[in-house]
Amino acid sequence: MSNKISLTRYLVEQQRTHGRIPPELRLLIEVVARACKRISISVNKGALGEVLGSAESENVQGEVQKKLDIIANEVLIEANEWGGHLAAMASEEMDSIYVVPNRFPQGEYLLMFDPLDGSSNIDVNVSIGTIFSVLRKRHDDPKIIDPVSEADFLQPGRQQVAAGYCVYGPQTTLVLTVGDGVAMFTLDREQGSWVLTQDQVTIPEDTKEFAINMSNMRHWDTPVKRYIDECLAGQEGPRGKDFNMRWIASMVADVHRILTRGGVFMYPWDKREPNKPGKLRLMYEANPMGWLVEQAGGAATNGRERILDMVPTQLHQRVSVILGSKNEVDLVTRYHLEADKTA
Ligand code: P6P
Repeated sequence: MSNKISLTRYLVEQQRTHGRIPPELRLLIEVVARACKRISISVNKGALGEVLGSAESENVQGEVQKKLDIIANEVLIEANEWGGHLAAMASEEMDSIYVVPNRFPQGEYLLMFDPLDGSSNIDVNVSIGTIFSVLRKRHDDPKIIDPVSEADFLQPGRQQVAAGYCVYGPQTTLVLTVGDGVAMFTLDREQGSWVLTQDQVTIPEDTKEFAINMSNMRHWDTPVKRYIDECLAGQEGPRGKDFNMRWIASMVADVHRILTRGGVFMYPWDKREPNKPGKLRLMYEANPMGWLVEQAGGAATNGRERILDMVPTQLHQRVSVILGSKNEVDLVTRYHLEADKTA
């Protein structure tokens, strides 16, 4: 028997030996992984597949949608309608939740996704990705009634039962957690199968690499400016070491680098839109990425509190994100709390 561990074998072992995931969740994850394979084929076609460019439409965020945004969203919806494990879905590309119609098999789970994150990179051939998060339907609140409503989704990130992303880059890699660490699966295109290429992924607690969009510096709050200034001061500064900067402007790619070699990713609040807590979305970007990072030994806060403890009030709410190597995230968070004390 091949010593290669497939996604199915990994999930069956998580189900049987660790008793961590029920069969329905295992099958749901496999449906999502198959959808990511299909998205990867469309992404890889690029100009040859006539899938590049804008679709002349806007999503709920008011952002112009790329053709591939819509294709990826449709692939995930269609795959999961027949999957039989979902009660409802929510997507960055859809205004409201999609309750699985009665004509399809119903399930216990809620799936949220950003079908294609980093869309601005599609036309310039830079890595993009699909981010997903799975919750269980709520039964803890009598006010929550069937059929499923948006209120079912408004659970803190610590309630997730599965989370992951698929990065469409030089390799197509699925990165997943079901609460037993982080595993990475690389797509074997000849076989069309996901092969376990790394298990128990660990983020170093310290780093010399930060990721932030420096062009927004003049808009940052003082704690973020203090942290970045100290990084830029290098060996001669208070940190006593030189730092490197990376910014791919594709969260999936930046987080994948951090899971692979450490670092800190920051998309903080800034004064361009003072009434918005940040640019990134809590439910289908910050929560899944935050859980993955924590499962790999890192940390994820909004600058003041753990992202996974935040109780959502809106499906598409935004959040400030500081995540990655634990000691760096703790330092940025400390700077925010010190600034609050003197405010
Ligand atoms: P900016 C992509 O649009 C995204 O949502 C994240 O993937 C990425 O980290 C961020 O926005 C990039 O934002 O302002 O640098 O283009």
